[in-house]
Amino acid sequence: MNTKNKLQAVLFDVDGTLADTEQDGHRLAFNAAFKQFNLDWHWGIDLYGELLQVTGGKERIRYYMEKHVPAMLNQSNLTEWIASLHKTKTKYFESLMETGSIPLRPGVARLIHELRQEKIKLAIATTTTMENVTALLKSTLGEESIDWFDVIGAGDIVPMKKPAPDIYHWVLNQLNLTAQHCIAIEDSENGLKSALAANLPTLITVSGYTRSQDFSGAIAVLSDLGEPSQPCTPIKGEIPDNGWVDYRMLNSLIH
Ligand code: XBP
Ligand code: MG
Repeated sequence: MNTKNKLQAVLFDVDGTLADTEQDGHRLAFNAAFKQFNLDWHWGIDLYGELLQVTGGKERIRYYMEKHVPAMLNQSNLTEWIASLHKTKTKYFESLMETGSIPLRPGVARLIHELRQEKIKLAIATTTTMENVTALLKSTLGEESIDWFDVIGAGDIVPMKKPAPDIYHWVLNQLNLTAQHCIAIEDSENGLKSALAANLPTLITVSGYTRSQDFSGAIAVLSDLGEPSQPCTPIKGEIPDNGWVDYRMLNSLIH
């Protein structure tokens, strides 16, 4: 078969794309960690939405401190202190995932299963930690699902987080594929910028915090990936003809 113009890999973002993890996942885990560290910080729903412009938990904590508690920046071991606060947050996030309270978004499991059947490579490109990716996959698709992904690029594996293209470059490099044979699925403007800067055709499924962001350059903007029983709502760009995103649609998008 001629594989030249064929889809070869799908690169998934995690937070907001595989599952709506921010408001009732990461945010709660940050707040629980603050409590454990005896900090009187509380990240409410709206404030967290503003803080999300900074990707990466450690970077987000530092940004919050600069804006709201600058005096605390003077401690000598600041980087280590932020890292240990973030480590505690990760533990809380992992235990939250174990409760199974955050499901995958519509169409995610269906599409992953279909792509596996079609022997399309699966990869992850995320700013969150490997621990969190593992915890989410385990609680939603089962322990063995981690091995379904040919490459998982997560967290501090690259120096610059999204919107920089580094994580997508790293994943493409590990896959040994060129961007035009792949598709990225993202939910945020920062994620889209990162994928586009790595030349990846990108499909957006908007999430709780990202609905009103600028998705210029995306090949399609959809409410979600859709299910046969629950078609998605197209917002901009290409429209899946049967109401849900499947292998056939993704393959046609890269031509
Ligand atoms: C989203 C992020 C992450 C999470 C928190 O990542 O920016 O920082 O909000 O996770 P993506 P950490 O959409 O790329 O998956 O605290 O582990 O960074
Ligand atoms: Mg995201």
